[in-house]
Amino acid sequence: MNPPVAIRRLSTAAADFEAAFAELQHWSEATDQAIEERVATILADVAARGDAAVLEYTRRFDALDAPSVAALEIGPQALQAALDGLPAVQRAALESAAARVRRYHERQREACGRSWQYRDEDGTLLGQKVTPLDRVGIYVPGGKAAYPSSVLMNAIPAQVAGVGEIVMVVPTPRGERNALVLAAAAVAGVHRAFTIGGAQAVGALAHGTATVPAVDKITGPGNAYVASAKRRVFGRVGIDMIAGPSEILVLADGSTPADWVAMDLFSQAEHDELAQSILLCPDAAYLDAVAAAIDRLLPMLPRRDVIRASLEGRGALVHTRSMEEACAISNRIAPEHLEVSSAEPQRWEPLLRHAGAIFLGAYTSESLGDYCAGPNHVLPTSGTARFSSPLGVYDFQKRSSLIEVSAAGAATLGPIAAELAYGEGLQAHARAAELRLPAVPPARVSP
Ligand code: HSO
Ligand code: ZN
Repeated sequence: MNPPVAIRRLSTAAADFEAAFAELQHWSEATDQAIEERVATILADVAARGDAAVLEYTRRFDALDAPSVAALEIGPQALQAALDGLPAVQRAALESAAARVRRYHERQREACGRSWQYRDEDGTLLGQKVTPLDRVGIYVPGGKAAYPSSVLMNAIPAQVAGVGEIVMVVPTPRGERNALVLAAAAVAGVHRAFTIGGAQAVGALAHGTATVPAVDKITGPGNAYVASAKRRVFGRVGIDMIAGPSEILVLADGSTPADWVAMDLFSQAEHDELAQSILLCPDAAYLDAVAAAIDRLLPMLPRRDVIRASLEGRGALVHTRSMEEACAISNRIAPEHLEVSSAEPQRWEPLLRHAGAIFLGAYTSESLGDYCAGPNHVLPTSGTARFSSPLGVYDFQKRSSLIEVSAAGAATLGPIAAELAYGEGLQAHARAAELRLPAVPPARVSP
């Protein structure tokens, strides 16, 4: 009835390892031309016709008919009512998770959100001033990918950063609202929420309409239409990342119960058929034990079909020569989530450089990080952890340089600037510096 899961088995000692590894890392992110064209049309229409276009697309794509966009706004009382209506245990879990996520991000703000300045010996002041964004939009997907935890992970860092207004959009087909999403918005400090989605919501946030305010940055996951729309409005507004399917890589030394590791591999696989779960381990018998656990545990899970498709399509159990080699391979993959399921995680952690989040030790299941440990669960995917970071307070802040040159400083800097300006053929630049010197030299002839 339940055939064994045909998950790839690789060995770094095998002659064909590099080819098999390359295949494992390959996935096509082909952009669909038809989607691109439809999104371009929707964005142009929303930019031109505002609310009327948003209403029409919401009617057409979400079967949600409203007399005005204002009627699609969920007021603060309705958000609070959703929170008040939750079962007590669910509310308590949501609030504990939010408090932990908030505390973590407050630490982050302390560590990297501070303005700073210093003075040169001649009195010139130099510095960097950190300010929050005025207004941000948070896109929350509807349907099967509606994650209240993602509302917390997007809105709380924005709130902690001090963003003036947080506007949430959430597609709400047929007007069926997700109470937990609305409750999460209340807990996370969302100021305004609209039951609109898709490219039309992204367009409304980017351009502003009579009802939906224009924002400075849009964050949050979405389907192919939303991803395409975010790419297209980038430049007019900031965006976070364009996330690919979820990934987990487990480095195991064989000391964690095999069932725990199997379930951790499932926990990412259950997100999506295209999600990727990989186990690296130097102990072949342990890999067999995890494979057996996979076959035994999978039939009990409601999302077993998605998990099987993910494991068979993109998963792998990899036998390495050593933990050191496993760490090196992990760095090549730069996974979104990296579990170090080892009795000595602190020994391996220094060897690990590229990962969105690193979960240390047998007790640290990735799922705890998804909900409530504290760090953000919006993480770089598809190898982008080589150059990017988790969503954080810093994504909702920007920096301005500060310069206040003293009279003595102008005398020191003027000749340097003027020399370089004449070299660039920019005489006005040069004279602006020279006019501030105690003895103004004659203007040089520009080349
Ligand atoms: N693992 C997902 C986040 C998530 N998991 C939400 C459960 N709910 C991407 O990091
Ligand atoms: Zn998850």
